[in-house]
Amino acid sequence: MVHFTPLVLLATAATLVTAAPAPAPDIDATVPPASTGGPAATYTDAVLDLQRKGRTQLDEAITKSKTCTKEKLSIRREYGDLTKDERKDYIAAMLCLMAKPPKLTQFPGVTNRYEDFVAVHVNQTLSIHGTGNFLSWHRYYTWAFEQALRTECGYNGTQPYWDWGRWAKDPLSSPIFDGSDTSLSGNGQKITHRGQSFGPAGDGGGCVTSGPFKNMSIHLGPFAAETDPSPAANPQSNGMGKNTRCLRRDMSNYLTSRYGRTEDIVALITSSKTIGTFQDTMQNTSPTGGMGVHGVGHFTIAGDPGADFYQSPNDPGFWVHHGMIDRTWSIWQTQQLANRTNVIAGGTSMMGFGRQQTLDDVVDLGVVGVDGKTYKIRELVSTVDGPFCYTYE
Ligand SMILES: *[C@@H]1O[C@H](CO)[C@@H](O)[C@H](O)[C@H]1NC(C)=O
Ligand SMILES: *[C@@H]1O[C@H](CO)[C@@H](O)[C@H](O)[C@H]1NC(C)=O
Ligand SMILES: *[C@@H]1O[C@H](CO)[C@@H](O)[C@H](O)[C@H]1NC(C)=O
Ligand SMILES: *[C@@H]1O[C@H](CO)[C@@H](O)[C@H](O)[C@H]1NC(C)=O
Ligand SMILES: [Cu+2]
Repeated sequence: MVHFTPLVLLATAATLVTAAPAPAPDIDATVPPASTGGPAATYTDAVLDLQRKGRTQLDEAITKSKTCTKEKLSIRREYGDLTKDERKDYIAAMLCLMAKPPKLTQFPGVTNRYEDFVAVHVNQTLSIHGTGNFLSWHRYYTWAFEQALRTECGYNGTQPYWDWGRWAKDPLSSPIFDGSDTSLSGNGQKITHRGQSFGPAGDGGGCVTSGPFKNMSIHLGPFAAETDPSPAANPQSNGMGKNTRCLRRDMSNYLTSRYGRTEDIVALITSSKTIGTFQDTMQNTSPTGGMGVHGVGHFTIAGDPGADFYQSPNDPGFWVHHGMIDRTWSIWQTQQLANRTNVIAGGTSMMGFGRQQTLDDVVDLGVVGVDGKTYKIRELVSTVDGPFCYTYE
């Protein structure tokens, strides 16, 4: 396992600050007040319109599926559309994983089952980002997490997602990050700090002090240099030693209000004609200018480990973000399913080494793989075939 700074992503982020920041645009999406909680059934937007448009093609795919039926289909919903009890179940299941022993026993920094997931991501970071398997790897990974919540922690629900556009104006007042006991905790304490490569310091930077994860400790890393302020070095040079510290966040609306709006998501879906363009646009530069939505979600959470490219899954907000990444891919696919399922572009290494990725390459999640299974990418490209049988609402 190497230990280095992901210059590729940093370079992308750095180019964003050299231009004068655009003023935060007005957002006309209806943002339901967070305090009401519960289903906001009336919420709708242009991304949901595209999702509904794709539903006919998805239904056809279910009919043809070898493994999935309409009866078995599970539905992933936006965090704001879960009831407060459903949010509490999801949170309790994550806390349960954090209280279970790990399967990986060789790393002092892996102290619980949740951290097994983090270690697997750390280990494969350089071959799962900016690569041909980025979308399929994270689809299986997020699904494996959802299955672990269900099979290891009695969770009845599905993996929720964070619709960046819905809360773009102020993610910190969303039910996801408002700091209430039904949120995934709020911002870190406000401290003075230098700011990040892509923009000004956020409104936090210190330890998370509200919500269900306020007492959470993290142990791995740091692995990447974006984290601000920098944590103490890990006792092991590979970052896998035990380096106990608080969960920190540095959230603000800086990125979401500029590059994570509904119109940015729509532009990504409608202007990307090939899988290569779609995955690169999502990870690099948005079609409306500025940061792609993958970075927007990660760097909106920011802090430690949120801004650490290797171990970002150590922040409980990772999974709702990647739920939305997967949903966005799924919506893009269902606009033209026949042409957008068995397609692949990109290489096997984000550093430009390696070779072209193929649909026969294997995704191996090690100790967090569901039933220990590995899958070829071609088995992971449809949400209603292979191991999967879910869609988004
Ligand atoms: C790390 O990746 C290597 C190569 O893919 C694999 O053999 C090893 O088991 C992985 N380690 C963990 C902890 O997942
Ligand atoms: C799971 O669902 C069953 C039946 O719907 C319910 O009785 C039970 O309380 C649920 N468990 C959890 C952890 O939510
Ligand atoms: C969190 O830690 C504080 C200080 O150690 C303690 O007072 C509090 O009870 C803890 N809260 C939870 C939910 O464990
Ligand atoms: C797939 O692409 C071809 C060529 O661009 C097009 O003619 C066809 O309509 C597309 N299929 C679907 C299902 O959209
Ligand atoms: Cu990742």
